[in-house]
Amino acid sequence: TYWQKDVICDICFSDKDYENAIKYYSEAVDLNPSNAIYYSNRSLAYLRTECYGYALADATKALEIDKNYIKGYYRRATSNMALGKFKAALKDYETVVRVRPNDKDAKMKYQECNKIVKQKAFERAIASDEIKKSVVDSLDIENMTIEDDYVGPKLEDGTITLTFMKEMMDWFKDQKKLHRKCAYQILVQVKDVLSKLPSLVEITLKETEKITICGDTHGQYYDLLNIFKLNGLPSETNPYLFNGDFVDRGSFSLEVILTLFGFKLLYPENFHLLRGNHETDNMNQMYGFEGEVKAKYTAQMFQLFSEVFQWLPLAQCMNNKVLVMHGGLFSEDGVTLDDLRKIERNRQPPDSGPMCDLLWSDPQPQNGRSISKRGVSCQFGPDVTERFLEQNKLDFIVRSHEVKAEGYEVTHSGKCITVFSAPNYCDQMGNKGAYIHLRGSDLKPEFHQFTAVPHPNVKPMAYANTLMQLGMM
Ligand SMILES: [Mn+2]
Repeated sequence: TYWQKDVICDICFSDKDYENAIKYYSEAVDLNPSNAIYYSNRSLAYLRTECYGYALADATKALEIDKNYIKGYYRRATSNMALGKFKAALKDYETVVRVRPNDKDAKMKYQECNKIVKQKAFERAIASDEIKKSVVDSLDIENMTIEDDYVGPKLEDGTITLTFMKEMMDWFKDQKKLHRKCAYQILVQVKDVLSKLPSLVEITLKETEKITICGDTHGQYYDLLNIFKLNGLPSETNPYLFNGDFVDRGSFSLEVILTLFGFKLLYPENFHLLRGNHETDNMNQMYGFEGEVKAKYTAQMFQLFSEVFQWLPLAQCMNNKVLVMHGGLFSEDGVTLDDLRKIERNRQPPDSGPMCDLLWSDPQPQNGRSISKRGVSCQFGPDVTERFLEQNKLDFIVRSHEVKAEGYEVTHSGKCITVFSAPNYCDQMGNKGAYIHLRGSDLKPEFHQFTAVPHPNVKPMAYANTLMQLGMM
């Protein structure tokens, strides 16, 4: 009966078992398709599992059934916020405020959302006014002084050294702040290095060489340190590729990204970074990175991060056989490696097309393509992967972007591999993390799993927009 389903689902929510909650609510929806509450509750479970497209559809369905169902408006607004559709979200908060003029919480959410809509409009106005100047031009880093009482790591004559990297990682581990001058030095230098790379990076692994591919790290700094402890520090003979989503959600995103940028500067040829869908303004505004940089430094520094992110390459090919990207393959057949080389990436990703797909798409078990559960890009089946690999003479793809219980997953008959390196994602998913070894001799993926390590008592999403914080949805 329905009440039993509700009890089961409530248990799932309290255990953070969203997958099961989705399963049970789906059964409830099948039994009683005219109950708005079931759609609304499943919508929340989809929100928590980042399936914003499905969450939006369910909230919309709930409102179709009952247009006075207030929670439905909240769910739909949150889905739209997560998708960066702030104006649509504002309309729903407006409705709630109109129906419940004395609801303080509704009013607060309306005002918060309204603030973002106005800010976006302002940003668009100045963007069309003049060609956007780089923050770098307005900085005078040379003349920034480091106070005498600062005893943390400093670059040596403006250069990153291994000693600096080790000191910085220890400094961060103790939750101390790098001097802003050093942070700016890293950012300016890494922008220069990244901007000289092509959108598709192509490398060759020699017979004796091995590279480690890591997936999402999402601000989980202590787990990143654990990867280096298990697999060795990056070096010229221990190359790494980090496959995007370095920031957001985890509350140590600055520590993660400055460490990764530092290693990029120290070993530009042997340490690789690709852009994820979270190295973008819309995501950073909602999921914590912008808030974190503003809390620890300034809004101006966030602007510079945004400029640097735009120069992160979008894909990397190894020995002309293995292609790595954050999200996955494309909404249309026929995309070639040459098309990827030609992408003008110095921008916020568009809503569709190859650049959007590289950052956002997901594989699916069935053939063909489907609408994305996320509401952005698409889902692609094994036949799509097969055709793409054949046309481009590749063996398989490695992508990240989705949390997996074992830290990795092999699908599409071994042709599509997912790797995710944020164990116990958001302190609640209970998943393992993994990284992949790929050797030049055989290009056979070798999987290594690891579990989460403790971190200081700062919760994930601590710096996220209040409308996205758990419990606020
Ligand atoms: Mn992602």
